[in-house]
Amino acid sequence: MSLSKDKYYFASDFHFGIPDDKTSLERERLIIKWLDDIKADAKEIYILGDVFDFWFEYSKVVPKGFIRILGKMIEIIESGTPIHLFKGNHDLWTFGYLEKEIGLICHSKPETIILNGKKIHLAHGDGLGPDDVVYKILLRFFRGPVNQILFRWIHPDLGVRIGLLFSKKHRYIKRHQSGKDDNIVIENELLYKYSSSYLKKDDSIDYFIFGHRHIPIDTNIDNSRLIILGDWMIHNTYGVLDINGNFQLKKYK
Ligand SMILES: [Mn+2]
Repeated sequence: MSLSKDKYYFASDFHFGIPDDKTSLERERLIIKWLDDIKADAKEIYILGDVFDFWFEYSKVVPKGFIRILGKMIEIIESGTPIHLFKGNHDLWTFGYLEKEIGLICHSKPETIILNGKKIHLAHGDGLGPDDVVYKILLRFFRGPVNQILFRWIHPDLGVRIGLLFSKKHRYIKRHQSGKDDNIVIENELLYKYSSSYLKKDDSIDYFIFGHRHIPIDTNIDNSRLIILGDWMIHNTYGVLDINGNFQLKKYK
């Protein structure tokens, strides 16, 4: 019996490249296994950012590594299942390679789409919400076209090293181990505040789905639902939307 391709899958925050090559490769193989498991009934796959811990494309050079996952994505895309990437704060420096060479459909801004009858607001989740002022300024600096051109003229071996410095390795794992993530107050979360104020303009959103926070969250907010996908460094969580519009946040093995 062949499966009908009517499900939408969501995942985020793979952070390939950290904390070291060996661990990153194990994670890459696990995510490939997940993709192999879901590809038969996936209509589309949405990756909500931070695939790489640091990605910067030069005009003729791309970062070493990640070849297995990129190959797997090509296989899935060319078999007819689109893969979307909402750029995260760690992989916003893509200048066409992921679209042209791999075939990903890249999104730079939050978007509202209808899938299986549900109105869904999707974003990576960085820089959303009321308080993130310093971060927003920093992001504007790194997104500036002049700064991007200047950065491109730094030798790649040095440029990638600088990029990884900014990515603050291990901080997710440390925060998780410290127990801080276990005691969050949902109403204080920036993505909760963002969704809550968004609903005041448009209360027809069924699901808000984000990455970025590295904590799996599935909670009601007014008549809507806020889902934060977790990550694949600690939680190995993903979302699935079935033909009837039911959404589930799941843990992979
Ligand atoms: Mn992230």
